[in-house]
Amino acid sequence: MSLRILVLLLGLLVPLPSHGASRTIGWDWDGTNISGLRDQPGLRQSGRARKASPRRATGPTFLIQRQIDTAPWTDVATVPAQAGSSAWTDTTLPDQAQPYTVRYRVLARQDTAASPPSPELAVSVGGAPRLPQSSVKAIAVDSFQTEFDDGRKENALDGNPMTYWHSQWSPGAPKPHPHWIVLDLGQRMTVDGLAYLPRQDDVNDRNGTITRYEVYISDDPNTWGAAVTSGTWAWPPFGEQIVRFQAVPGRYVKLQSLAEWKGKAWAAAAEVGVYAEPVTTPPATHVGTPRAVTAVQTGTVVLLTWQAPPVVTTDLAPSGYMLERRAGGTGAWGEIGRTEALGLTWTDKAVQAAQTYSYHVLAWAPHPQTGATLWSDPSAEVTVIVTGGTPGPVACVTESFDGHTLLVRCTLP
Ligand SMILES: [Ca+2]
Repeated sequence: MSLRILVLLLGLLVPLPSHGASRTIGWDWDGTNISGLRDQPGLRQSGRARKASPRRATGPTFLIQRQIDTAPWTDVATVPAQAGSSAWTDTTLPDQAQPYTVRYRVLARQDTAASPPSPELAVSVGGAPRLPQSSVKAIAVDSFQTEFDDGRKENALDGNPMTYWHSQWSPGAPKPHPHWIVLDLGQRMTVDGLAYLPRQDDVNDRNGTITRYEVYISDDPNTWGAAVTSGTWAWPPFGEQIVRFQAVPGRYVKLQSLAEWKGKAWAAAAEVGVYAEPVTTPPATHVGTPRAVTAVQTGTVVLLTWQAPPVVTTDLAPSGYMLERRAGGTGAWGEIGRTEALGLTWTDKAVQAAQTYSYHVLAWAPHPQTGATLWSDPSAEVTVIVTGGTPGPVACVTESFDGHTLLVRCTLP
């Protein structure tokens, strides 16, 4: 066997990497109806799916249909049907930068007969992950109903599709739209999506199903500004609706209802979900400017001292300093030396009598990702006139260091 053939055979044994996102869905079949269509992250199908085909199958099969955003429904796979639970992994989802919504439905077929399609399952692909319902709290609603009903706001986040928040409808005339529910994410997050599940218990009326909505994001649950997105939800079917939008930072999310699907005065939600992730702050790439530069001249020696930049979380800590000097107060700046991060003094012995010198100090630090040197702005400039004479020794003693500022006391002759 030649090496080329061996490599080719090995290549066939290795599964091809799937492109883009994948999603596994599960469902149950009792031989007549398909129910319980669900998103099953982490699970992979056990069987092998065939491409959907009009060919007649010999046994019962499941036909899986898919809709991406508002594109038409298409047949995506046919798998052998079995009673009980089944799962199938969609490995042909498009890889695109913007989040999108995929809807699935499954039906069982035998020869030319087909079962009714399952209820639809909507999943969102890409963008921030969906927060667990238990990590979000409903903290305020415009109104709620608890007499003759269990319409508490907490019911919209309990993970149970059969419980719901319902705006007040009794006693007296129901309060009109807008209705709203405010969610607290517990911390500031980047929010880019919201899910709304209408009532699943009230299959005849679907009372309170929101058809015109607005979404608000804020750091203050009492101040909202403009809506981050708004639109219309079309019903039926009464599955979950997902809206994605440009990511907005904030801790509080408000879903506001402007109209109910049958024009009634109330609003309800079986569940409200949020797509969000912790706010990421880019690493600092700024170096603070050295402070309190002094220049003391004696004889033909100039002693420079300075302080480290203020400690600011958005600034990098200096790795060292560079001293620059110019003669006459107007010439070009030239480097005269460098110190380490703890070296906050410099003695300039290369000066001439009867000359004026200006000094400033720059701090530097490596870029946290590229390692390139980042420079601070120059410090304020200090100027000395060298009078000449014989310099005596300059003695410097470290007095203290608090982890940031080194205090050095220098004694001039
Ligand atoms: Ca609920």
